[in-house]
Amino acid sequence: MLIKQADDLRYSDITPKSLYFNRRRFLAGVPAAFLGARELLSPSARARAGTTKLTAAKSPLSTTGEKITPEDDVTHYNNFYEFGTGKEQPADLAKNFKTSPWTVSVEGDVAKPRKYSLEDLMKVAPLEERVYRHRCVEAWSIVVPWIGYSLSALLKEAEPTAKAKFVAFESLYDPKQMLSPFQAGIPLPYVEGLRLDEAMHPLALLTFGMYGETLPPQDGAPVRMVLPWKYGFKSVKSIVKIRLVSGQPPCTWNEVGANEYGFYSNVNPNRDHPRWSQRKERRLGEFGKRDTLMFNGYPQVAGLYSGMDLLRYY
Ligand SMILES: Nc1nc2c(c(=O)[nH]1)N[C@H]1C(S)=C(S)[C@@H](COP(=O)(O)O)O[C@H]1N2
Ligand SMILES: [Mo]
Repeated sequence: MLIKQADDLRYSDITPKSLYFNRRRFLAGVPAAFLGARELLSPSARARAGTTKLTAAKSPLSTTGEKITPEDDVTHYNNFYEFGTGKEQPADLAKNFKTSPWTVSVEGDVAKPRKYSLEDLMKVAPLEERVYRHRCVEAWSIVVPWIGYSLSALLKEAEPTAKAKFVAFESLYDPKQMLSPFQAGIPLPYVEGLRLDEAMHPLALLTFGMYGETLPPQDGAPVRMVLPWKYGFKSVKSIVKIRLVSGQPPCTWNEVGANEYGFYSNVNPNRDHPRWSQRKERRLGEFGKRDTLMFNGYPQVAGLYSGMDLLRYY
């Protein structure tokens, strides 16, 4: 993100995607005999390789009245720098990512620290399907049926002590399976953080699946956060550690460029990124732009920030 110029951003955001669409349109007119096996798979079969079925009751916290972004777009246009800095790289470079066995440690200022196997972690609360808008700081957005439960259920189980004021998240960093920090262009492991009250908000989703299946590697398998009112980079992928702490934890993009990526990073059309406007966004799979909404259209979080100058605490 940091390495890009504004023109570059527009170029990489729109051009590869339109080429990609053109390529699909082009392929539609090519006789099957000329295509490889990969092209013959339907888009969803391609996206679902390696995932398993995961069903959940629909949540009342879902965004309604919006078209769900095609799964093939969501799973082939990703930011996951451990698996490449290009948007179409993670789908390819993460495809053999080993996500089992997997352990998540909940620790720090809690009465009940615990190391969870993924299986146990998935049982902490009933899984729900939640349709959320999700907006990247780079001005593209998606609408996805995620599957998970409110992070608050896990935090309550851990019993934060009076000292706990923030939650620090850490992604897996396995140099054998992932790029080096030099190649990725950011320090690794990827780390993120929230204020405890933000983390406790019911919208903050600990996420295990999407589109009725477990998460594919490129979208943060086997467990990630989804924070629909914040820019996408806050939604940390492939989590191995959740630590309750007393001070504001370091966050990867904030460390890389504090004037560009704030600790809060709430979606805010009134606060431009230093190198581009945040007023509009492009929904993957659509042409043209739509207006970006304050808190990405989730006004129910506004109370978390009452009295704060959101241009200063961006
Ligand atoms: N570990 C890790 N988590 C990450 C990232 C990353 O590079 N590494 N990228 C972030 C960014 S910038 C975005 S926009 C979202 C993208 O999620 P998606 O690929 O599922 O759409 O993941 C976020 N979580
Ligand atoms: Mo992002």
